[in-house]
Amino acid sequence: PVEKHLKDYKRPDFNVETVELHVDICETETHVTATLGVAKSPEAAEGAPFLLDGKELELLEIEVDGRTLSEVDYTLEGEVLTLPGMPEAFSLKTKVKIHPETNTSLEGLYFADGTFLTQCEAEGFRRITFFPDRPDVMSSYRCTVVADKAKYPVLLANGNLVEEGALADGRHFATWEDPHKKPSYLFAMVAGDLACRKDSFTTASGREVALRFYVDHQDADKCEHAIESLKKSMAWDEETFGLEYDLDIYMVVATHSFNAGAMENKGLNVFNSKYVLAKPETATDTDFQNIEGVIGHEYFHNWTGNRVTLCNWFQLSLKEGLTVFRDQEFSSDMGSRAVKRISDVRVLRAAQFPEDAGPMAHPIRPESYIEMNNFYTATVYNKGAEVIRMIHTFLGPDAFRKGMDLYFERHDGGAVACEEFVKAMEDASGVDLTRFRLWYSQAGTPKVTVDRAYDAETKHYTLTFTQAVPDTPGQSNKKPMQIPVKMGLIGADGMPIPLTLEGESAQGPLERVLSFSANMESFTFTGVEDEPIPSLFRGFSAPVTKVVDFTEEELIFLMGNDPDPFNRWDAAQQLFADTILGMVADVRDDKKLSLSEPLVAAVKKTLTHDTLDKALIAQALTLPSETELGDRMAHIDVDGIHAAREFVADTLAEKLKMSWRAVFEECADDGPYTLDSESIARRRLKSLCLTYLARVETPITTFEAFASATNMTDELAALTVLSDLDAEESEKAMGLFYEAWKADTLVLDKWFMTQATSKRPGTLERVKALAEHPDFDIKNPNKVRSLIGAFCQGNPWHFHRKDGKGYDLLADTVITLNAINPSIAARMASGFNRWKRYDEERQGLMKARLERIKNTENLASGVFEIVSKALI
Ligand code: HT7
Ligand code: ZN
Repeated sequence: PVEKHLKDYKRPDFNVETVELHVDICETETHVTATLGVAKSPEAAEGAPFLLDGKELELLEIEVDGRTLSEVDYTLEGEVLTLPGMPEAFSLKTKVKIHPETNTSLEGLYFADGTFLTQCEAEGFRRITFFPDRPDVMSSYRCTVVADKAKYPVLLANGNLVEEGALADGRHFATWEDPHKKPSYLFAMVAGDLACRKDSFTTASGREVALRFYVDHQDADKCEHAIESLKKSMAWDEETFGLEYDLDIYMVVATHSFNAGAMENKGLNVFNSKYVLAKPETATDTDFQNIEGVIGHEYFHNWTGNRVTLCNWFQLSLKEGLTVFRDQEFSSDMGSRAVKRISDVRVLRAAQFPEDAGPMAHPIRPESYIEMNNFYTATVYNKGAEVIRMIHTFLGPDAFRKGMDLYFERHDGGAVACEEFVKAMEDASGVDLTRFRLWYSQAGTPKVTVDRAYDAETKHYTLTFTQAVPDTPGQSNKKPMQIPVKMGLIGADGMPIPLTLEGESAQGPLERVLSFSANMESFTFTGVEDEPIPSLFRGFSAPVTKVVDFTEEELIFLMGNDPDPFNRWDAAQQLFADTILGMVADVRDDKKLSLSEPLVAAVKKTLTHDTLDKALIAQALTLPSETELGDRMAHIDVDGIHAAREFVADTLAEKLKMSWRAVFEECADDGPYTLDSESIARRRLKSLCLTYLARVETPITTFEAFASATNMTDELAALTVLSDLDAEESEKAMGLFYEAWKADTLVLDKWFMTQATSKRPGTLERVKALAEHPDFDIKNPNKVRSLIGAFCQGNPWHFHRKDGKGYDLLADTVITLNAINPSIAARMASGFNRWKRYDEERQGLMKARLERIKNTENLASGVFEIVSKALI
């Protein structure tokens, strides 16, 4: 496999101005005729050939300006078609045969669940026709889709419908024209028998936009929330960034067979059905929130990604980091900002921090890749969003908005790099971001250690920050980053202290953002009457790990007094993590464990707090997962973590039994399901109480909660609790759930997932049996993620069994998927990425499985990249 490097990037020698596609779909083959209007770039090197990508295409015809080419006029080697000696401007016509009906990769044009559809990002367009398949080639598209009318009455492509009609033999056609130039990765087309839910949106300037949601007929009643979310997104982007939609129609197609979450194709989004379909009986509160977020995300791409696109794939974070930041802000404005921030940081710590510390660590703008699909990562997306958020923190909202305006003014219609975004921010604000740019080029999570010193005589309080950016593959001796530290100081009475820095004459504010950009830097505050407790990195102001020598007492103080809700939560998590990890050695030495009384009292105080947001209470009292705890250890002790965490949970359950029960009752509500923040918070706290109660009450109580649930949030919460119990009620509930929901594939995903993450003995054996279940389908990524993915990533105690059978399951799955869907195979293979962090025995077992995968015949380049980097 070939590695591509950012340093080798150069602009294309030929631009394709126009693309005319004719896609003739038949049951056993599809013919694609493409007519490209090509122009040589003025900067093209003398004699440069025209290079086109093509994958698994059978070339039937090729013409230049009406002249059929013979085999001496071009070369077709591997996946590159080379046309030498082309004129300044010409028309290239190719006709190819493809096989969507047997394409299980779910890239390019594929057939799934009765529908033909496309996925072109990153490099799928080359599976449809020969084309310079790179994002800096932008063209106008006209696409005609032809198919059987009875089987595929709906024919869609990007842009506006310009013509449609009947053809011979029961076939029909539709021609779509997209007035906006776009890169090939934003091309889309669909042919299927789908229900259409219609709505409309009137833009700020008074234009009416038709909204069309295409879904399976039986799902037509589950689109309401997604449609409302789209309308909210459209209004939010107008209000927040002054950005209006630019076509007369916005279409969304939902499919059950999709490699990712959704795709922002111009005017024709394709969505994984789990991010469209919802009604209270089948979807949880989290599902509803995810739908709002993903619908927003894809909509926001219309400006950040589509109108201004990328010049090459190394710049992916330019659109993804920025668009994640935008969708996070949107969701924060629609619900609770603090709760959203906590869940975003949870995702970052659970997915991105380990990535940054593993064999695939890369900067948000990677310098090289073998398989681009492997770089749709938590680093590019989530750390990318944190980088944008830090710019927002340094500049403030008004200057940030000016930067966005300038970015669009300069680059609308262009294909640019991350640098153009940073430059626009810098120029619009006057803030120098020179050092800040290191966030784009240096990988690794900086570790910031904070030392505290109080001088009672001078009333000076000094915070000394030290940063260390760890070595990552291919990068060492890194430079210090520019880190925003949003902070405050809290007095013993819980009141904030003014932050006057040494040298300042006027009294300072109660909260400020320090800019820390050296290896070591001290900040001294004056006029501090008594030793305060610092509240640092409020709202998680930078994607770093902070090390502060807080005592248990101080963490309990912060948990109860920090005015910043994020930091309250963070203090609680730190407290739990310190407590659990502190017990791991005792577990190993078979010592008796005990839980500190002040901690139990702090938990009780938070649980019974009468003014705190219930969602925040629930978040604060959710123990860090076994995976999160493992990440905090240099050498992960799977069994010790499990035992210590179970002990803490059991003890809290026992000691606060009455409180869990009382709060559970208080949160009960028989009214109709509503999706407001308060109701969501109430349901969340109720299910947390249930998880603790199940440890001390009879399984019958949990079963009753399951049986009496009137919405999926409560039903699944109870089922999840039951799934961990080694009791007959657990089996009974699983059976009832299956019978009730066997016709709904998305609900079945929850059924698979709940069983895959169960802590009960025998989970691996049940997962293997479920992989043979008639409702499981290895070709369906949602099913693979729900069963095998959830087991390997979300059930560390069972996955890391000492007999290596969990590892066998993952290796076997990767090898099977390698031949079916390489992109999903590569994702699954990354489940072994952390192998070096475990004990020697487990390391040996995982290494052997990685080697087995690496030695598989016909290994896809993406899987090769993951396993070979892991093995270095
Ligand atoms: N921009 C989209 C990325 C995507 C994707 C990437 C690789 C393989 C399949 C894919 N489907 C969608 C999604 C997004 O970030 O909005
Ligand atoms: Zn995106």
